[in-house]
Amino acid sequence: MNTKDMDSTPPPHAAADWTIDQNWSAYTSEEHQRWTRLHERQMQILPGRACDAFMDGLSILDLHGEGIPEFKALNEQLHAISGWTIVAVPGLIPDNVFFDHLANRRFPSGNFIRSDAEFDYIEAPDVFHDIFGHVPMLTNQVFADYMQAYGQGGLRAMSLNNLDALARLYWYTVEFGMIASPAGPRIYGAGILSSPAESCFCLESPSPNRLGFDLLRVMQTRYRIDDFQETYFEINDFNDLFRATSQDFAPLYKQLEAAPSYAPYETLLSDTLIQMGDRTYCRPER
Ligand code: HBI
Ligand code: FE
Repeated sequence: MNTKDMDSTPPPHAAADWTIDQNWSAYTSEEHQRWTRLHERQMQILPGRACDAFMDGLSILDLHGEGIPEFKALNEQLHAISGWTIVAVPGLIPDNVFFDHLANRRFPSGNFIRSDAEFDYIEAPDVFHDIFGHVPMLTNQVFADYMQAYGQGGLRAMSLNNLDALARLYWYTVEFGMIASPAGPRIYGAGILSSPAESCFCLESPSPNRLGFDLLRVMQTRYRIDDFQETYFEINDFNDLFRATSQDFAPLYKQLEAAPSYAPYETLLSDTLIQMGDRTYCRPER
């Protein structure tokens, strides 16, 4: 995802902060049914794979399978639980606008739904990825605070010119994060939770590395946007994340200036190895 060179002017139908009306009544019945099919498929896969916080969030919010949720109704529930609201946006939005929404506990969600041709894979975040994948986690207080702190950190990182490091942190936690549990590793990253294939791959394939979470290491690790991840980082609990973002990033960025970046598949002697990937799946970057 490259939003760095994005035009910073919103499209004509959007407000200055890039928000639009969800226009819920405009969804067709095919679109509602597509949500239902995506939802059903994930519900068969996620029990025993997704973390408890996500499964709890799904049921608290009543994110049922009956069509694309109306943000207005969802917001009444979500705001009462964690002070977050969902705002509709046309798709990817510029980094500064995205961070500013998060810093104010507003989660930007695409309002469109993928086409049937893109049923398994889409590049731009659609309403299924954004709502089904991200929003249940926003009912968890610690995670909800982390997301806000991340937005605040993003605004600071922009002024320090260190967006790459922060984008990697988002990628390996909010999008592709895993968490330890007494019953084994579980998923909390929305990029995995909205993908049936990766939900199985990240837990069952011998190919990817699974490493203990380390903030600097994560910020040094490049990632793939075109295929399954080659490395997943596992936290012990959500406080790990909040702690990571509650420190001053300026000295970290100073350290990073002199530090190398790592390829998505690399492992280091200093890593906490949970699974050393055998790389049987790795494909060349497209
Ligand atoms: N916009 N709608 C949307 N969703 C994102 O996840 C998103 C974005 N703009 C910028 C962005 N993400 C990234 O630059 C950050 O994750 C770092
Ligand atoms: Fe996402």
